[in-house]
Amino acid sequence: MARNKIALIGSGMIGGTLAHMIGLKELGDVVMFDIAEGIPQGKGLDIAQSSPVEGFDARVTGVNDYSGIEGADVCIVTAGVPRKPGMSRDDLLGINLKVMEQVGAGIKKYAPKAFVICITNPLDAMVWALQKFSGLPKSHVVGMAGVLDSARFRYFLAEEFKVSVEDVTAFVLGGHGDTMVPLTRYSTVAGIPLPDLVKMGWTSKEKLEKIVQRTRDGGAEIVGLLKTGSAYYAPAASGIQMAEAYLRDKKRVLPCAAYLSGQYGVKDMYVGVPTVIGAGGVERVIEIDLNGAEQKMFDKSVESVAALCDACIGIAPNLG
Ligand code: A3D
Repeated sequence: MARNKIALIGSGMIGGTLAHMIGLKELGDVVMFDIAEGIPQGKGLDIAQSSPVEGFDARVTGVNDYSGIEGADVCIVTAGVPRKPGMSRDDLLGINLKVMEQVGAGIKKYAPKAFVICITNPLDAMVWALQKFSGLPKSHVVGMAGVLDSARFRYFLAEEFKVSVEDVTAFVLGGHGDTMVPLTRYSTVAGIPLPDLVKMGWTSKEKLEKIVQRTRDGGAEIVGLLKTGSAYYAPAASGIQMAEAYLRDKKRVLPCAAYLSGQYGVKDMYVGVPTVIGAGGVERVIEIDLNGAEQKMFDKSVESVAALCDACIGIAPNLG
């Protein structure tokens, strides 16, 4: 059987990390695309030269022409600009929307059967625009944010409880932004929900609230430390988990920015919700019960995503 072909649209910090991880995991051959000449070629060659040492078989090449992504099974999109200190994700909208238009046209022409994972910020609006620009099925265009936000939440909780990260599950819903909704009720240590752990004296409500806030600010904390860009190791690992779920038909239950057509009372928008990802792409959107406070937070998050989509329509009326 031929190897899978994975196209990385954008060969910056996340793109390079993705290519390396795909090699190490032998998920398939990689084509790195970028508008910057030499960057995808140079990174591709560097990563390919690590393959004899690491013992993986994968072609890793770089291109500046969309024809190079022809027939890709998966496209992971990181093209655009990241945040600098003091910037919000939303400040990137104008520049990255134009990038999504080009990327959408490239994927439509050369990889219309691909499963497309968008990572470019502001995530929920960019994945929505990318689906419209590319015209690919909604089940095959999805945004990565929830896996990363949940991973941050899980990591902080594992540190607080001094248990393995493997035993902590967590759900973060809503848009990828300051209004994201970490769901403590549905987050557990080996099946024990967080509110029970508070009752058991493992932590306090106040400490939990601080962890929730640190999760919301997780991206900004790293931008503040790096000063020249945003996080890339954990975002890449999260994108890989979604690609692997699709390529290996794992039917993983993962929080992703998925197209909603009425679920949670939301129509024609991408928002972070629990999904099942398998060979059919986003095979199911799972509708969990939200209590009053959670629903309020979710609605607020949806409102801010809707405002971003409106801003996109203001720039590109054909999206409306
Ligand atoms: P960076 O290292 O700057 O890489 C972006 C790459 O995109 C650069 O190599 C550019 O040359 C390239 N590029 C720019 N315009 C185009 C174009 N029109 N076509 C093709 N390539 C282009 O950034 P990064 O890899 O650190 O981050 C990429 C994106 O991911 C940014 O928008 C970040 O904000 C976003 N991001 C999202 C998350 C989420 O959780 C959703 C997390 C971290 C970063």
